[in-house]
Amino acid sequence: MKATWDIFCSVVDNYGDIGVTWRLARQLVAEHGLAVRLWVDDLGAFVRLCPQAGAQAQWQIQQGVEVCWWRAEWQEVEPADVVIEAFACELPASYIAAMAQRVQKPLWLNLEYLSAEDWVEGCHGLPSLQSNGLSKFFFFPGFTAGSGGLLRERDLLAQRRAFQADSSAREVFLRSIGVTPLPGARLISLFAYENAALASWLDVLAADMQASQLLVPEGRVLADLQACLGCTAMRVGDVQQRGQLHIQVLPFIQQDQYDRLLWSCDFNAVRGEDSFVRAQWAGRPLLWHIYQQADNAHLEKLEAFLTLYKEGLSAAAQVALIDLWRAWNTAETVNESWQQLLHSWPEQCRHAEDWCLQRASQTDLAAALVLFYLNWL
Ligand code: TRH
Repeated sequence: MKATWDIFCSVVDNYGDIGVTWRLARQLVAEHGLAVRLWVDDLGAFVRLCPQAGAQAQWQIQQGVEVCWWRAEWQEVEPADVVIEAFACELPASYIAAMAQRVQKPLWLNLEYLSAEDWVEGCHGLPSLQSNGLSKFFFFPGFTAGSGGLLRERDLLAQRRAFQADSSAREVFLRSIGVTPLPGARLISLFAYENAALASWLDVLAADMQASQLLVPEGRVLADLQACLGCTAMRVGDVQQRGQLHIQVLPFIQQDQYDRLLWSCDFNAVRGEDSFVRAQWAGRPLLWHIYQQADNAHLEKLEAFLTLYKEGLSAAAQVALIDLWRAWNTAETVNESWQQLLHSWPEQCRHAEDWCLQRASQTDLAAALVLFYLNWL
């Protein structure tokens, strides 16, 4: 019999919580043949990622995953063989009690946030004994062999390479989302939180010799964009030009389409967790807007990632990259660091592909979870 898996997702904010769990659930079904229930407390966020889904459905099957509405009033269900609480969300008390009552106890995992910090390897896979006698294991995604790895579908890189090798596929895709690529222009995607550094980036792009086409999916950065451009209420499809910079607002598209957008662009500004990882699989230079935390804890995470990512770049290319990423995340101007980055452009491109290939040589997160379960049995 197929092992059953329950994944619990509480949407704290934005799309990362549901983005990661939806991607994981689909992969466990598609590549490992598992029976997966995804419990989501905010179906509205889920519908943004999966528009064909029902926003009020208590129960629905989407791409082989049973998607269940996790309501405040919990209806008893038989716990699964493997229970994942994503990002330390709190499981319903009676569900935990039912887990403890099962003859064959379930494997209970807390899927943690992604971090490149050193301590992750030491904590990955550790159990924590709970008051009901069950152990809960901490599962840390990460960039190194001693971590739980990154979400990556089996054929992702082959698909990406085929797409990038086929200019007509790119053209067709871009047109399908309303974008007409400008000949000779650098294509950039921008997915970010509110960011005071944006104005300086727009300035330097507008004044550049080479034209840039900036594609901005609907979201939190739009207000800053409008303020910088001095216009009100930019809507999907709107295009603005400023010097050499052409800006277009895109709709929020499905995850698979968003991958294609990242693969189509020469440079991707991404944020949070899942889009950050997907930009790495795109094999193109990127800029990360990290999710802000209290006491600037996020800046340590940023540095930890840079320490890993900069390996293999020349000294000048490292400085350019680090300056740009730090400035973008501390609301400083990016004019100079962007220009420095352009000076090392071919190297940054090669490095992005090398980094992607190195990460892809590690076990992906879904496979690592399945292996963890098999070893635990
Ligand atoms: O949306 P995010 O900022 O999400 C998160 C959450 O804020 C979370 O609480 C926080 O802890 C975490 O970041 C670090 O960024 P993220 O993680 O990149 O998630 C966005 C998802 O939306 C990702 O799965 C990609 C998807 N997406 C689309 O499917 N279509 C789109 O057009 C865009 C722009 C994104």
